[in-house]
Amino acid sequence: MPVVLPSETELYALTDTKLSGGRSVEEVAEALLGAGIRILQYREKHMKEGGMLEECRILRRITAKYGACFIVDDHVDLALLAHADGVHVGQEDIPLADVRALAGTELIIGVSTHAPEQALAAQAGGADYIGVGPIFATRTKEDVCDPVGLGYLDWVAASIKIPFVCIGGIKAHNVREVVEHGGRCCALVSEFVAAPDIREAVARVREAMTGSRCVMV
Ligand code: TZP
Ligand code: MG
Repeated sequence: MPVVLPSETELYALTDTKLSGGRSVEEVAEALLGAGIRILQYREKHMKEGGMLEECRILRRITAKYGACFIVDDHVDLALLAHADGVHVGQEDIPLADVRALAGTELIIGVSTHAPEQALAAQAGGADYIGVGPIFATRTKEDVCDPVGLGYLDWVAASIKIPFVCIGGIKAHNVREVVEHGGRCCALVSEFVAAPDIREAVARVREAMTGSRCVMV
């Protein structure tokens, strides 16, 4: 499935079962996609690979049903086996060139970046998009670096030619600030998956992001 990250504003959601209040990853994915999320990343840090593969296959089926893009965090092998659309790697994961050697053109590859030199290297190395963050402080990610702030986003918006996804501490109350600094695609974890009503949370963030009410029915 060819995937193009948006020029209009777009929301990108990541799973995290530990924050999901006892709901299964499948239930959370259904709620996110039913609320109109078009890009879903499977990110479960505390599971064995066999269980992760089973869940990735389930999420592949659900995302395909909704026509949504499915990305797997860290694990290029799981992404290929589950026929995901893409894989997302961090600075300390398998390097971009090696992920590309395994995935060829079968997967889009996203790379997390926290500084200009990392963004330039990912762009030159053929990443399909970069992650930009953490924009704000977050407790969702273990071993997270200090927030890079909106200054790094300003630099990316002015300097980087490939799509980018803003992440880290983004909530309904600050998403507009991200958009005003050039962010078009925003990735959220806790604001969505920890919400008692995920549909309402997505609608609230979308409204704050775009300034217009749009509820999926
Ligand atoms: N990468 C940088 S920050 C982050 C990841 C995966 C976690 C963002 O979570 P939240 O709950 O939206 O702050
Ligand atoms: Mg990762």
